[in-house]
Amino acid sequence: MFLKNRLSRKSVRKMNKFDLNSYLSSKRKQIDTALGIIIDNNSKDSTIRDAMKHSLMASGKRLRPILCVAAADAVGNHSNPTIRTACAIEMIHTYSLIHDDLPAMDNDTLRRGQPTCHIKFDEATAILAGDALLTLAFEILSSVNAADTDRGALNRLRVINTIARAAGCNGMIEGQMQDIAAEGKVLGLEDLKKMHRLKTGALIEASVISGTILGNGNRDQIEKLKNYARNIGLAFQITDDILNVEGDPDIMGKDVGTDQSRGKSTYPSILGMEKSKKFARKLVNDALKVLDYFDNKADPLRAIAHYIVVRNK
Ligand code: GRG
Repeated sequence: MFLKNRLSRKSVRKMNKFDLNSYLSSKRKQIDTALGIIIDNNSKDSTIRDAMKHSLMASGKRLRPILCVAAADAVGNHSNPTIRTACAIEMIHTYSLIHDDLPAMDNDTLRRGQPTCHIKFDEATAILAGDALLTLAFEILSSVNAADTDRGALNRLRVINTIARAAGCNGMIEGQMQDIAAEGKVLGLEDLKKMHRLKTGALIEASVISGTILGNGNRDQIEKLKNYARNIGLAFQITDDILNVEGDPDIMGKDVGTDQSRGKSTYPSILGMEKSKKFARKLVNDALKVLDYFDNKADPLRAIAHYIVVRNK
């Protein structure tokens, strides 16, 4: 798409041999398998389980869990707690999508290429499926592991705190409130950035930080990767706004043109399309610069930064 050949040459050279497509598809498979097992082992056969699985097991990109695993790999080696944490983050993300699609919020009928949860089931079931995914995520994150060392347990506590803060009233939920309040108003660029850092950026940042903690990253590595995540989080949202104008609904599995019809301020509506694309490229280049500090174990993070702005879904 619009960013090809326009990103930092140094970073492109550094990861020339990295095959992102195989990486993403193998990680998606691993995460999908783990998600299926987690749901089946932790809920009984019921309508609520069907509703949770309807939204969770649909074809999401699995960006946040993959970032969590890739961050752990960049600083050390990932392990079973990392996959379980990655799955918990995907459950929280899916809950936010189910609730965001409700008639009281965006009132969307299509998500991940299929009917939204409240259309397939009903509104009450969709609310409860979202609640159940959020709660199950924290059950998984906090479950005691017999193999836990003191350091492992402390790290997991830090991860739970990181994710709770990102998802809650000072993170994603506050971002969603600001988004709702801004409908029909024209926001300034700084307010738009602030809102998206909470609504979309906070969980992306928490995914990267959680992986870094679980990979036993040091303070310096956590700070650097937080900076990386902040840049790609905003680039992700700008691309989302661009795809809402230029994307193909069949590829994206959701409706496009919705931001304009809902009177939402977006990067294209404030900056114009070309400046928005340029801004996204700059953010990705800034993220890649941070990664110069890391060796080739960070290649997946480098490739994902590129992917975030060249994606078509
Ligand atoms: C309802 C608590 C609550 C929060 C909602 C995340 C969110 C806040 C709303 C989603 C609406 C939206 C379109 C946000 C823009 C960016 C975004 C999060 C897109 C969806 O994430 P993707 O593209 O989706 O990673 P998949 O389906 O691939 O996982």
